[in-house]
Amino acid sequence: MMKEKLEEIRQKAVSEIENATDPEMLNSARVTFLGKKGELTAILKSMKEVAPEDRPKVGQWVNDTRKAIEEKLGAAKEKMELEQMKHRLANETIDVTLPAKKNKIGHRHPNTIALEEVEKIFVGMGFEVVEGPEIEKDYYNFEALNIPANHPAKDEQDTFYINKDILLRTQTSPVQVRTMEAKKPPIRMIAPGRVFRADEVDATHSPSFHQIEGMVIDKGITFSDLKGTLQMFVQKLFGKDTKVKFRPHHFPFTEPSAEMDVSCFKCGGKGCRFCKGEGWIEILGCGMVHPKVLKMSGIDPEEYSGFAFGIGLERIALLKYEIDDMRLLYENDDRFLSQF
Ligand code: 2U9
Repeated sequence: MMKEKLEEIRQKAVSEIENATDPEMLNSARVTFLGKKGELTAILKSMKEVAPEDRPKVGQWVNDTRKAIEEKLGAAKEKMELEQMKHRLANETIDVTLPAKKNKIGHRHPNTIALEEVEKIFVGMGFEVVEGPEIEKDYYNFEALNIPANHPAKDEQDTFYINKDILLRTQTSPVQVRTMEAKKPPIRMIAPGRVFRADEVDATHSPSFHQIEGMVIDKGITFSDLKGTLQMFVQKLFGKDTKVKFRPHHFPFTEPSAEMDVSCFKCGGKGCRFCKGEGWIEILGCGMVHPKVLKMSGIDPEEYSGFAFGIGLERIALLKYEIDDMRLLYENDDRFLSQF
Protein backbone atom coordinates (compact mmCIF):
# COMPACT_ATOMS: atom_id res chain seq x y z
CA MET A 1 0.00 0.00 0.00
CA MET A 2 2.77 2.45 1.05
CA LYS A 3 5.02 1.14 -1.67
CA GLU A 4 2.38 1.78 -4.35
CA LYS A 5 1.82 5.27 -3.04
CA LEU A 6 5.57 6.03 -3.21
CA GLU A 7 5.76 4.56 -6.70
CA GLU A 8 2.87 6.79 -7.71
CA ILE A 9 4.68 9.87 -6.31
CA ARG A 10 7.86 8.89 -8.13
CA GLN A 11 6.03 8.52 -11.46
CA LYS A 12 4.23 11.83 -11.02
CA ALA A 13 7.54 13.52 -10.22
CA VAL A 14 9.33 11.93 -13.18
CA SER A 15 6.56 12.97 -15.55
CA GLU A 16 6.54 16.54 -14.21
CA ILE A 17 10.35 16.76 -14.49
CA GLU A 18 10.28 15.40 -18.02
CA ASN A 19 7.67 17.95 -19.04
CA ALA A 20 9.59 20.87 -17.54
CA THR A 21 10.81 23.28 -20.21
CA ASP A 22 12.63 25.80 -18.05
CA PRO A 23 14.50 25.98 -14.70
CA GLU A 24 11.48 27.49 -12.97
CA MET A 25 9.32 24.48 -13.78
CA LEU A 26 12.09 22.19 -12.48
CA ASN A 27 12.26 24.15 -9.25
CA SER A 28 8.52 24.00 -8.80
CA ALA A 29 8.69 20.18 -9.22
CA ARG A 30 11.40 20.08 -6.53
CA VAL A 31 9.17 22.04 -4.12
CA THR A 32 6.12 19.91 -4.89
CA PHE A 33 7.84 16.57 -4.29
CA LEU A 34 10.86 17.18 -2.05
CA GLY A 35 10.04 20.48 -0.30
CA LYS A 36 9.20 20.96 3.40
CA LYS A 37 5.53 20.93 2.54
CA GLY A 38 6.06 18.42 -0.24
CA GLU A 39 4.57 15.00 -0.76
CA LEU A 40 7.56 12.95 0.51
CA THR A 41 7.85 15.03 3.67
CA ALA A 42 4.13 14.42 4.25
CA ILE A 43 4.77 10.68 4.11
CA LEU A 44 7.69 10.90 6.57
CA LYS A 45 5.42 12.86 8.92
CA SER A 46 2.84 10.05 8.76
CA MET A 47 5.44 7.39 9.81
CA LYS A 48 3.89 7.13 13.26
CA GLU A 49 0.90 5.41 11.67
CA VAL A 50 3.25 2.72 10.31
CA ALA A 51 3.87 -0.33 12.48
CA PRO A 52 7.25 0.10 14.27
CA GLU A 53 8.73 -3.06 12.72
CA ASP A 54 7.86 -1.77 9.21
CA ARG A 55 9.34 1.70 9.76
CA PRO A 56 12.98 0.94 8.65
CA LYS A 57 11.70 -0.64 5.45
CA VAL A 58 9.27 2.20 4.68
CA GLY A 59 11.99 4.73 5.61
CA GLN A 60 14.29 3.01 3.12
CA TRP A 61 11.58 3.21 0.39
CA VAL A 62 11.03 6.93 1.06
CA ASN A 63 14.79 7.54 0.84
CA ASP A 64 15.04 5.50 -2.38
CA THR A 65 12.20 7.52 -3.88
CA ARG A 66 13.78 10.82 -2.77
CA LYS A 67 17.09 9.72 -4.28
CA ALA A 68 15.42 8.69 -7.55
CA ILE A 69 13.62 12.05 -7.82
CA GLU A 70 16.79 13.99 -6.91
CA GLU A 71 18.77 12.14 -9.56
CA LYS A 72 16.09 12.79 -12.13
CA LEU A 73 16.02 16.48 -11.16
CA GLY A 74 19.82 16.72 -11.32
CA ALA A 75 19.99 15.07 -14.74
CA ALA A 76 17.19 17.26 -16.10
CA LYS A 77 18.90 20.41 -14.78
CA GLU A 78 22.20 19.43 -16.32
CA LYS A 79 20.53 18.71 -19.67
CA MET A 80 18.71 22.03 -19.58
CA GLU A 81 21.89 23.98 -18.80
CA LEU A 82 23.70 22.22 -21.61
CA GLU A 83 20.89 23.17 -24.04
CA GLN A 84 21.01 26.76 -22.90
CA MET A 85 24.78 26.88 -23.29
CA LYS A 86 24.54 25.40 -26.82
CA HIS A 87 21.91 27.95 -27.71
CA ARG A 88 23.95 30.84 -26.34
CA LEU A 89 27.10 29.71 -28.13
CA ALA A 90 25.21 29.38 -31.40
CA ASN A 91 23.89 32.92 -31.03
CA GLU A 92 27.24 34.36 -30.06
CA THR A 93 29.11 32.84 -32.97
CA ILE A 94 31.13 35.44 -34.85
CA ASP A 95 31.67 34.67 -38.49
CA VAL A 96 35.14 36.08 -39.00
CA THR A 97 34.85 35.51 -42.75
CA LEU A 98 31.98 38.05 -43.12
CA PRO A 99 33.02 41.23 -44.96
CA ALA A 100 33.57 44.19 -42.58
CA LYS A 101 31.01 47.01 -42.40
CA LYS A 102 32.12 49.81 -44.70
CA ASN A 103 33.01 52.97 -42.81
CA LYS A 104 31.06 55.90 -44.22
CA ILE A 105 33.28 58.91 -44.65
CA GLY A 106 32.11 62.42 -45.52
CA HIS A 107 32.56 64.35 -48.73
CA ARG A 108 33.85 67.82 -49.34
CA HIS A 109 31.01 70.14 -50.29
CA PRO A 110 31.09 71.41 -53.91
CA ASN A 111 31.40 74.95 -52.46
CA THR A 112 34.48 73.86 -50.51
CA ILE A 113 36.06 72.16 -53.52
CA ALA A 114 35.46 75.26 -55.67
CA LEU A 115 36.74 77.63 -52.94
CA GLU A 116 39.91 75.61 -52.39
CA GLU A 117 40.59 75.67 -56.12
CA VAL A 118 40.06 79.45 -56.35
CA GLU A 119 42.23 80.03 -53.26
CA LYS A 120 45.01 77.87 -54.71
CA ILE A 121 45.03 79.89 -57.95
CA PHE A 122 45.23 83.26 -56.16
CA VAL A 123 47.73 82.10 -53.55
CA GLY A 124 49.85 80.96 -56.52
CA MET A 125 49.74 84.57 -57.80
CA GLY A 126 50.92 85.97 -54.45
CA PHE A 127 47.55 86.79 -52.88
CA GLU A 128 46.82 86.41 -49.18
CA VAL A 129 43.54 84.83 -47.94
CA VAL A 130 41.89 87.09 -45.31
CA GLU A 131 38.70 86.54 -43.31
CA GLY A 132 36.52 88.93 -41.35
CA PRO A 133 33.35 89.10 -39.24
CA GLU A 134 29.93 88.14 -40.65
CA ILE A 135 28.28 90.65 -38.31
CA GLU A 136 29.45 94.07 -39.41
CA LYS A 137 29.09 97.76 -38.83
CA ASP A 138 26.99 99.69 -41.31
CA TYR A 139 30.14 101.83 -41.81
CA TYR A 140 32.29 98.93 -43.13
CA ASN A 141 29.53 97.34 -45.20
CA PHE A 142 28.19 100.53 -46.86
CA GLU A 143 29.64 103.92 -45.95
CA ALA A 144 33.34 103.09 -46.40
CA LEU A 145 32.45 101.60 -49.79
CA ASN A 146 30.90 104.82 -51.03
CA ILE A 147 27.39 103.34 -50.86
CA PRO A 148 25.18 106.35 -49.98
CA ALA A 149 22.51 106.30 -47.25
CA ASN A 150 19.73 106.37 -49.85
CA HIS A 151 21.11 103.47 -51.92
CA PRO A 152 18.47 100.77 -52.62
CA ALA A 153 20.82 98.02 -51.27
CA LYS A 154 20.51 99.64 -47.82
CA ASP A 155 16.75 99.02 -47.78
CA GLU A 156 15.51 96.75 -44.99
CA GLN A 157 13.98 94.65 -47.79
CA ASP A 158 17.49 93.70 -48.90
CA THR A 159 19.69 93.82 -45.79
CA PHE A 160 19.34 92.04 -42.43
CA TYR A 161 19.84 94.73 -39.78
CA ILE A 162 20.59 93.86 -36.15
CA ASN A 163 20.13 97.50 -35.22
CA LYS A 164 20.61 100.88 -36.89
CA ASP A 165 24.42 100.50 -37.03
CA ILE A 166 24.98 96.72 -37.02
CA LEU A 167 24.02 94.28 -39.77
CA LEU A 168 24.81 90.92 -41.40
CA ARG A 169 27.36 91.75 -44.11
CA THR A 170 25.89 91.77 -47.62
CA GLN A 171 29.36 91.39 -49.23
CA THR A 172 32.86 90.54 -48.04
CA SER A 173 34.13 94.04 -49.02
CA PRO A 174 34.34 95.11 -45.32
CA VAL A 175 37.30 92.71 -45.04
CA GLN A 176 39.20 94.75 -47.66
CA VAL A 177 38.29 98.01 -45.88
CA ARG A 178 39.59 96.61 -42.57
CA THR A 179 42.77 95.41 -44.31
CA MET A 180 43.40 98.85 -45.86
CA GLU A 181 42.95 100.46 -42.43
CA ALA A 182 45.35 97.99 -40.86
CA LYS A 183 48.26 97.93 -43.29
CA LYS A 184 50.06 99.86 -45.95
CA PRO A 185 50.17 98.76 -49.61
CA PRO A 186 51.22 96.69 -51.41
CA ILE A 187 48.08 94.65 -50.68
CA ARG A 188 47.18 91.52 -52.63
CA MET A 189 44.30 89.72 -50.95
CA ILE A 190 41.21 87.64 -51.45
CA ALA A 191 38.36 87.68 -48.94
CA PRO A 192 36.14 84.58 -49.13
CA GLY A 193 33.17 84.17 -46.84
CA ARG A 194 29.48 83.97 -46.06
CA VAL A 195 27.25 86.93 -46.87
CA PHE A 196 23.57 87.64 -46.25
CA ARG A 197 20.80 89.23 -48.27
CA ALA A 198 17.06 89.26 -47.58
CA ASP A 199 16.26 87.22 -50.70
CA GLU A 200 13.58 84.60 -51.21
CA VAL A 201 14.92 81.09 -51.88
CA ASP A 202 14.80 79.94 -55.52
CA ALA A 203 17.08 78.12 -57.99
CA THR A 204 19.54 81.04 -58.09
CA HIS A 205 18.95 82.92 -54.78
CA SER A 206 19.41 82.24 -51.08
CA PRO A 207 19.39 84.56 -48.03
CA SER A 208 22.87 83.29 -47.22
CA PHE A 209 25.51 82.56 -49.82
CA HIS A 210 29.27 82.96 -50.30
CA GLN A 211 31.48 85.43 -52.08
CA ILE A 212 35.09 85.61 -52.96
CA GLU A 213 36.25 89.17 -53.32
CA GLY A 214 39.74 90.23 -54.26
CA MET A 215 41.75 93.41 -54.16
CA VAL A 216 45.20 94.57 -55.25
CA ILE A 217 46.60 97.94 -54.21
CA ASP A 218 50.04 99.23 -55.07
CA LYS A 219 51.79 102.05 -56.89
CA GLY A 220 50.92 102.12 -60.60
CA ILE A 221 48.18 99.46 -60.68
CA THR A 222 46.07 99.86 -63.85
CA PHE A 223 43.05 98.28 -65.51
CA SER A 224 45.57 96.16 -67.51
CA ASP A 225 46.68 94.51 -64.27
CA LEU A 226 43.04 93.75 -63.52
CA LYS A 227 42.50 92.25 -66.97
CA GLY A 228 45.69 90.16 -66.91
CA THR A 229 45.07 88.85 -63.39
CA LEU A 230 41.43 87.90 -63.99
CA GLN A 231 42.20 86.34 -67.38
CA MET A 232 44.91 84.19 -65.78
CA PHE A 233 42.47 83.24 -63.02
CA VAL A 234 39.67 81.99 -65.31
CA GLN A 235 42.14 80.21 -67.61
CA LYS A 236 43.37 78.25 -64.61
CA LEU A 237 39.82 77.61 -63.40
CA PHE A 238 38.05 76.77 -66.69
CA GLY A 239 40.91 75.88 -69.06
CA LYS A 240 43.65 77.71 -71.00
CA ASP A 241 41.45 78.35 -74.05
CA THR A 242 39.00 80.45 -72.00
CA LYS A 243 38.46 83.93 -73.47
CA VAL A 244 37.33 86.95 -71.47
CA LYS A 245 35.13 89.91 -72.34
CA PHE A 246 34.55 93.04 -70.25
CA ARG A 247 31.30 95.00 -70.35
CA PRO A 248 30.97 98.46 -68.73
CA HIS A 249 29.01 98.43 -65.50
CA HIS A 250 28.48 100.52 -62.37
CA PHE A 251 29.42 99.90 -58.73
CA PRO A 252 29.67 102.70 -56.16
CA PHE A 253 33.04 101.36 -54.89
CA THR A 254 34.86 101.04 -58.23
CA GLU A 255 35.46 103.49 -61.08
CA PRO A 256 35.52 102.47 -63.85
CA SER A 257 33.53 99.28 -63.22
CA ALA A 258 32.92 96.24 -65.40
CA GLU A 259 31.37 92.82 -65.56
CA MET A 260 33.48 90.04 -66.99
CA ASP A 261 32.19 87.20 -69.16
CA VAL A 262 34.06 84.00 -70.03
CA SER A 263 33.68 82.08 -73.27
CA CYS A 264 31.43 79.08 -72.65
CA PHE A 265 33.66 76.20 -71.51
CA LYS A 266 31.07 73.67 -72.79
CA CYS A 267 30.82 74.79 -76.43
CA GLY A 268 33.89 77.03 -76.66
CA GLY A 269 31.76 80.04 -77.62
CA LYS A 270 29.63 78.62 -80.45
CA GLY A 271 26.48 78.77 -78.33
CA CYS A 272 24.80 75.83 -76.58
CA ARG A 273 22.10 74.95 -74.05
CA PHE A 274 24.57 75.57 -71.21
CA CYS A 275 25.28 79.23 -72.16
CA LYS A 276 21.71 79.69 -73.44
CA GLY A 277 23.03 80.14 -76.99
CA GLU A 278 25.11 83.17 -75.99
CA GLY A 279 28.60 81.66 -76.21
CA TRP A 280 29.48 83.75 -73.11
CA ILE A 281 28.84 83.26 -69.39
CA GLU A 282 28.80 86.14 -66.87
CA ILE A 283 31.25 85.32 -64.13
CA LEU A 284 32.25 88.32 -61.99
CA GLY A 285 32.12 92.05 -61.31
CA CYS A 286 35.24 94.21 -61.07
CA GLY A 287 36.75 97.64 -61.37
CA MET A 288 39.41 100.11 -60.23
CA VAL A 289 38.96 100.90 -56.53
CA HIS A 290 37.22 104.29 -56.27
CA PRO A 291 39.62 107.07 -55.09
CA LYS A 292 37.08 108.08 -52.42
CA VAL A 293 37.14 104.48 -51.05
CA LEU A 294 40.95 104.48 -50.88
CA LYS A 295 40.96 107.87 -49.17
CA MET A 296 38.32 106.93 -46.54
CA SER A 297 40.50 103.99 -45.42
CA GLY A 298 43.65 106.10 -45.20
CA ILE A 299 45.30 105.31 -48.54
CA ASP A 300 46.41 108.27 -50.66
CA PRO A 301 44.80 107.90 -54.12
CA GLU A 302 47.51 110.19 -55.56
CA GLU A 303 50.16 107.66 -54.54
CA TYR A 304 48.32 104.36 -54.89
CA SER A 305 45.73 102.77 -57.11
CA GLY A 306 44.12 99.34 -57.11
CA PHE A 307 41.60 96.98 -58.60
CA ALA A 308 38.94 94.84 -56.97
CA PHE A 309 36.57 92.08 -58.01
CA GLY A 310 33.75 89.99 -56.61
CA ILE A 311 32.57 86.47 -57.51
CA GLY A 312 29.71 84.40 -56.19
CA LEU A 313 31.15 81.09 -54.93
CA GLU A 314 27.90 79.16 -55.46
CA ARG A 315 27.83 80.43 -59.04
CA ILE A 316 31.32 78.96 -59.62
CA ALA A 317 30.31 75.64 -58.03
CA LEU A 318 27.08 75.44 -60.07
CA LEU A 319 28.93 76.19 -63.32
CA LYS A 320 31.92 73.92 -62.67
CA TYR A 321 29.82 70.92 -61.65
CA GLU A 322 26.86 71.65 -63.97
CA ILE A 323 24.34 71.86 -61.15
CA ASP A 324 21.12 73.59 -62.19
CA ASP A 325 19.60 74.46 -58.80
CA MET A 326 21.39 76.29 -55.96
CA ARG A 327 19.08 74.70 -53.37
CA LEU A 328 20.86 71.36 -53.91
CA LEU A 329 23.97 72.97 -52.38
CA TYR A 330 22.19 73.67 -49.10
CA GLU A 331 20.19 70.46 -48.53
CA ASN A 332 23.13 68.28 -47.43
CA ASP A 333 21.68 65.25 -49.19
CA ASP A 334 24.44 62.65 -49.10
CA ARG A 335 23.28 61.17 -52.44
CA PHE A 336 23.95 64.57 -54.03
CA LEU A 337 27.15 65.46 -52.16
CA SER A 338 28.81 62.07 -52.74
CA GLN A 339 28.98 62.81 -56.49
CA PHE A 340 31.73 65.38 -56.17
C1 2U9 B 1 36.76 97.56 -51.65
C2 2U9 B 1 36.75 98.16 -52.88
C3 2U9 B 1 36.15 97.53 -53.94
C4 2U9 B 1 34.45 94.47 -54.78
C5 2U9 B 1 33.67 94.18 -56.01
C6 2U9 B 1 32.11 93.36 -57.34
C7 2U9 B 1 32.71 94.23 -58.19
C8 2U9 B 1 30.96 92.52 -57.72
C9 2U9 B 1 29.40 90.83 -57.02
C10 2U9 B 1 29.69 89.66 -57.86
C11 2U9 B 1 28.53 88.70 -57.71
C12 2U9 B 1 28.92 90.31 -55.74
O1 2U9 B 1 28.81 87.74 -55.45
S1 2U9 B 1 28.14 88.79 -56.06
O2 2U9 B 1 26.79 88.96 -55.78
N1 2U9 B 1 30.52 91.66 -56.78
O3 2U9 B 1 30.44 92.60 -58.80
N2 2U9 B 1 32.65 93.34 -56.10
S2 2U9 B 1 33.97 94.98 -57.40
O4 2U9 B 1 34.95 95.74 -54.83
C13 2U9 B 1 35.54 96.31 -53.77
C14 2U9 B 1 35.54 95.73 -52.53
C15 2U9 B 1 36.16 96.36 -51.47
C16 2U9 B 1 37.39 98.26 -50.48
